[in-house]
Amino acid sequence: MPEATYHFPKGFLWGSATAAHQMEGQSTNTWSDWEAQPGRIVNGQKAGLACDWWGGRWEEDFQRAYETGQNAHRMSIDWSRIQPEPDRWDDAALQVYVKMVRWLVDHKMTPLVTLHHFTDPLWLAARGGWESEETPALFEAYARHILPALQEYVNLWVTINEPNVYIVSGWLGNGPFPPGKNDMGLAAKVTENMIRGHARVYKAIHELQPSAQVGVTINYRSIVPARPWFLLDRLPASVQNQIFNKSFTDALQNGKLNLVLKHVAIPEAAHTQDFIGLNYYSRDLVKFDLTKPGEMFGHRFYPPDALLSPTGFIADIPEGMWDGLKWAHSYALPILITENGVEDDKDVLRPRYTLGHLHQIWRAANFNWRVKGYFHWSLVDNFEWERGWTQRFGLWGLDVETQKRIRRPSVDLYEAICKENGISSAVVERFAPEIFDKIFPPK
Ligand code: IFM
Repeated sequence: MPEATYHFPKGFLWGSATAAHQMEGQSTNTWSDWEAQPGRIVNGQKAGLACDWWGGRWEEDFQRAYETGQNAHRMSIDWSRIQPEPDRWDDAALQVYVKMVRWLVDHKMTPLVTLHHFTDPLWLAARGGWESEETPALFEAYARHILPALQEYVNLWVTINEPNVYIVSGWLGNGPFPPGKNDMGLAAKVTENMIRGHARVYKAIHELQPSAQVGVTINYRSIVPARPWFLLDRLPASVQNQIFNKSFTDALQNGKLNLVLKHVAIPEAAHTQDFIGLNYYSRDLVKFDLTKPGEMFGHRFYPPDALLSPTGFIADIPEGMWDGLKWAHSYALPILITENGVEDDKDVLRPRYTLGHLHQIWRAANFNWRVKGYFHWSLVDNFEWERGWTQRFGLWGLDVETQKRIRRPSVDLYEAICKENGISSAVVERFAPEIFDKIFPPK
């Protein structure tokens, strides 16, 4: 059996990713409002106390990450806490976030802070939210308010998390996110406003903190025609790929929003990203289907032979991570894997999933592509949006009733990887022997 270690570049960031609403609890924002509406969340579940970070448990979870070798952490700020009303700023709430990032820096963990992760203040939604042309300027005002307090500690900023998911889930097909609309025109308007909001905040951050690195994260789906030889499968796959994966970051590169049926020039957005934030979970096959006009006549499904997560939400296809890396590399910018992980309560698939995906990332780093870090989703089980508590993404499990954390075997796996800054054959043999030959092919 070969014995070797695949090392990652020196200074590689190893962390986990979290988001305010999913972790903090006691929130008042568009999602707490959505959760209160009947039928919105599976089994009527609510974030409630979530992981009780607003009650202070962030510190024990950060300690867990620190003790197990993580040298970075991705977290987000809930706009509705900082600006609970249009003309009121809550500086005590801001100080909580300052305390969190200071803790990370004191423990030599690099913080990466996201300004918008799916939730909006209720007053903003009442004024039209991201459908409104005034929101980009309001988003800038929020960023300008927090920057002076956080910039001493934070150099890596994500303005908006997964705008592609936020828009598709909120504005297409009466989707699972607020406002649950079905309106392509509004979806395009929201996209445009988010790009404008990002561009404003990018410029504001650079004005206040010239050394900052600012980007967005995209939930990249590897979208592959089911029958590559068949034009009618290839067409919807390529349209979906353009709209879902490429349109947002292309606009931040060249100032042109290309939604296939609609093109908008947003010149102020050109050259407003310093890195690409890649969130990758899975790959879809696409087959031509006349009954799916809303999906550009492409029906998406998992390869029938794929290994699925316990609720069937994710197919374990590490090769799709490679597609995502190729996409990210095409921008010639540094790449951060800002999310990757799998819902797996029993931790059966997670070790294999994590190793398989990290192997692809190592391949890219080995080609000297500028991959700078990896943030596993997530540190602790947390509130999984419309799927509530039915999906468990944490390295640590959570008993929601008692707030007890349950250490899963993947903690040991991830600790070994972080501490070694690499994937050793011994670790693969111990945690995922079933893919040993794939990662370390026999001579
Ligand atoms: O939990 C989410 C996160 O908020 C955004 N990216 C995908 C994760 C898993 O579904």
